[in-house]
Amino acid sequence: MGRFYITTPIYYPNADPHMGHAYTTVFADSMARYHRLLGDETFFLTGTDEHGLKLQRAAEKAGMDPKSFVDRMAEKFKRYWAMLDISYDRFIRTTDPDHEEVVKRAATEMYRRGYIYKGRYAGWYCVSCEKFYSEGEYVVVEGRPYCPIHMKPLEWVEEDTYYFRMSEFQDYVLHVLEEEGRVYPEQYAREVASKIRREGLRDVSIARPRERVSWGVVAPFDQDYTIYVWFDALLNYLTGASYQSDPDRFQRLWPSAHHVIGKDILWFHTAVWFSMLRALDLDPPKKVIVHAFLINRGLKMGKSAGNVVTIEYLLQRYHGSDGARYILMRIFNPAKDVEFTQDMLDSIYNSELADTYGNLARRVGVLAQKKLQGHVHGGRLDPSLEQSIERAINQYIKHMDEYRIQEALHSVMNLLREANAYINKTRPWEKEDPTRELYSLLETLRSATIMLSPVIPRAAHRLATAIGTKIESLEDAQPRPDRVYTVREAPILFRKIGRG
Ligand code: ME8
Ligand code: MG
Repeated sequence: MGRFYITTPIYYPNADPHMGHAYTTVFADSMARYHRLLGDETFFLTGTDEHGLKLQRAAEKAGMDPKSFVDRMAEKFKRYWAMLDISYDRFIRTTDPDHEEVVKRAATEMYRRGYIYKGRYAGWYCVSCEKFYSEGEYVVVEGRPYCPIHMKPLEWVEEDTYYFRMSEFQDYVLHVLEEEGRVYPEQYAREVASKIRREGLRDVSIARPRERVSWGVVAPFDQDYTIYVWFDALLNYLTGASYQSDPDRFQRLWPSAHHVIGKDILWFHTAVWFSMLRALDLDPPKKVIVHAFLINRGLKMGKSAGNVVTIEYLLQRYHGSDGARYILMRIFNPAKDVEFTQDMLDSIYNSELADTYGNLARRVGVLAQKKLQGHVHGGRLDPSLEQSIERAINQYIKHMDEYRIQEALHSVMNLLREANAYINKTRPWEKEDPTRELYSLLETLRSATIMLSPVIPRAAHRLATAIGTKIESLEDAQPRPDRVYTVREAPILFRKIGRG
């Protein structure tokens, strides 16, 4: 039995999550569900990044104290993830006491080892990113430095601080990036490595004076300072794996850690995170899985750009979580930004979920009931369909194991398209005893349903129940001659959506 530890970024709960956050979270959830189907010991972590200036200001704006504000927002996040059927094992908050403890211990340890020293900082800061920008990284608009991601003016910061000696880890980080294959897709590893080769790895500020930023973990090495929010946030991945609180569990989980992130936070999850882990004598995560941006009306979808598509909208338009989830995974693209349109999403839903899958399920169900009173016993499958099932499973596993969910779905859809052609060609409704045809079709549907279940868990469960089976493991997707189906219902899984 394998192990699989998967995480999403912990999102800033300054506002509700939107389609961009759902994109990452549904992907991580689908991967977690896939690994549970394989029988792996799976742990799926998501949560909220609650400290720092951005949240301090959001709370002020809402007229609330920061803790009450993040308490309310964390509950909201959980409700959204419930609506999208996100099966996380823990929802971590950086205000959780066990996490604050990990941050203090890690900071103490690094300080003790001489990796943290006092200094002075002067530079430009983006509060939306919670990040310092150096010259060449920011864009200049009318003579003023702007954040290239949020297109907002940067703030000038000049203060005493503590630095983390990241420069010590330059050779190490380059080695991990260039030799160890820990970043997927590889293009992102090359991108970070070439930036380091160009500019060097510089020490980073990891504390802010308490009078400037009061909302955060108090630095254990100096009570007048607050630990920098990114240093705090990255450590959540260790807290989730019981770093220090349960060493056995940590030893088991950490070597299988997979971090799913958007490319906006690539630097933190590679250069900074790999250095921090090394300073603690820990291995880097097994994989950092990076995806590009969802683009709406030409810009990265986000609150600052004002082009957010809400999760409510997706759920409503695509008739619940499965429709929304499927669409997100069908357009999922690690390597390239995705500019989508409503027509594009509608047509994926209609042609793949409603027609290719839903309509086939309905037809097969109706025929089994009409022609065979719902009892379809096993026998030899149509050999070409049997082969197609086997091929689809092999392709599906290969793609899923390599994080290519879009291609995995494509393989399943191809199988379902063949099944549709088969039913049209063999015309089981005209046959006296269409047992062989319907059995072959039910085997195909069952197999496709198991493979789709990580992405559309509700519909998959509904169909499995309707045809009298259960979704328990990926092994059960293999075609066999000796099953017996009791078709109780012919559900309409996905209602088509009209125009407008
Ligand atoms: O960065 N396209 O939180 P955040 C694709 N708290 N993905 C998108 C997206 C878009 N248009 N918009 C958002 C933070 N995302 C930190 C993380 S982790 C230790 C700390 C997704 O609320 C994507 O996963 O700004 C991106 O990386 C993340 O939301 C940023 O979320
Ligand atoms: Mg952001």
